[in-house]
Amino acid sequence: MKKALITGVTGQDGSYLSEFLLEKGYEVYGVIRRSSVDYRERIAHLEGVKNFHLRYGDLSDSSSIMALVSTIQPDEIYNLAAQSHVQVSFDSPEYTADIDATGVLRVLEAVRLCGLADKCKVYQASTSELYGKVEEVPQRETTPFHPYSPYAVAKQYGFWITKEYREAYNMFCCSGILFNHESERRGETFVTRKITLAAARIAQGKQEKLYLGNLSSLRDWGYAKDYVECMWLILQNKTPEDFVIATGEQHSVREFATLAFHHAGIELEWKGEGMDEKGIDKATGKVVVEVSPDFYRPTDVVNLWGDPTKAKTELGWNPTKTSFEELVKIMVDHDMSKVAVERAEEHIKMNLEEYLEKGVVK
Ligand code: F7E
Repeated sequence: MKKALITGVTGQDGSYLSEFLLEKGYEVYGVIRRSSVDYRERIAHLEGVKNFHLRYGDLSDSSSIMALVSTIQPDEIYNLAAQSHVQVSFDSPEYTADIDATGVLRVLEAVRLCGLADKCKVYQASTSELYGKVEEVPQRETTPFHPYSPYAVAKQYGFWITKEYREAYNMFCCSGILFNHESERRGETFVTRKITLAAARIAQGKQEKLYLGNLSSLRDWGYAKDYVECMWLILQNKTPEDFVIATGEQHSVREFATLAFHHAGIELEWKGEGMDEKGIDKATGKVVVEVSPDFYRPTDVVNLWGDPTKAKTELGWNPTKTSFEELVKIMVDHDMSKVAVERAEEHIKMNLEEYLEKGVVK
């Protein structure tokens, strides 16, 4: 039975990858951090499942990583842990560098110092943000990098140190250069999930308006569940190589919002330009989307579009398994149900409080 160690197991990708590897018959070890608040929602259904184990550790703490690698002796490590929010990296650049850059080095060093350089394969979660202020469209493995945020600069170190360990120590370590990948498990401050949740809340009368930043920003958005398969395929390849993982399709934030609101039952009409642009509900004439400078970044990456040809031909991966339209629908359907459940719970609570007050129930 193969053993996989996953850092960042509580995240969107970590949860999908755990499910995928368990299904493939792996013994999965997920690394979690101590926290006073519960952040294990995405893996709660896996706790107690045979062959799924959680261990404490932190990418900022090399001794904890060393201890995990030496005791578990994994066959594969998936380094998914990161400070992954680009806008936050402008506010916490040093922390971002510690986890997203030096953290990668700590994992690679742990493998080397534990004497597992020949045995343990390492997958590094790299990112399309490396292309940043893009120098070629669409972006492929050979496109020069131009990182454009503290996050991207840190991730660039992670990419190069992974390549360096491959070349210097002959380790099987590779980066997947993943373009944006979303799902119903996406964090609520990333633009797609922020939109699908808001569309669901506005459609059900729980929110008045959604404030967004740059509506014209272009992304290549895929489904995270499809992308974790590719992480695994990269480590099963004959040779250790880096791959672009993307759908090959590009859409704007505005297009995503239009489609999301449509699935939630609201047809949007866009009026105005720049900071004055507004999304109006055609049926009611109400402004439901506005632009706010709070969500603009000091430098923003606005033209990401990946070319997945290499992953398609060399790994046999299907980049369009879930279409953009299906992805938006999956997310909106999920959030419509989530909001409906929240409303029902509120209703029950209100009724209960009233009954308690009136003495109907004790
Ligand atoms: O922004 C624009 C924003 O925060 C996408 C991470 O997983 O993917 C993700 O990074 C675009 C940007 O993702 C809002 O300016 C407009 O141009 O959803 P996002 P990201 O920055 O692309 C890459 C591949 C990673 O590696 C990262 O870890 O949307 N945008 N209005 C907004 N973005 C946010 N968050 N919120 C807004 O209101």
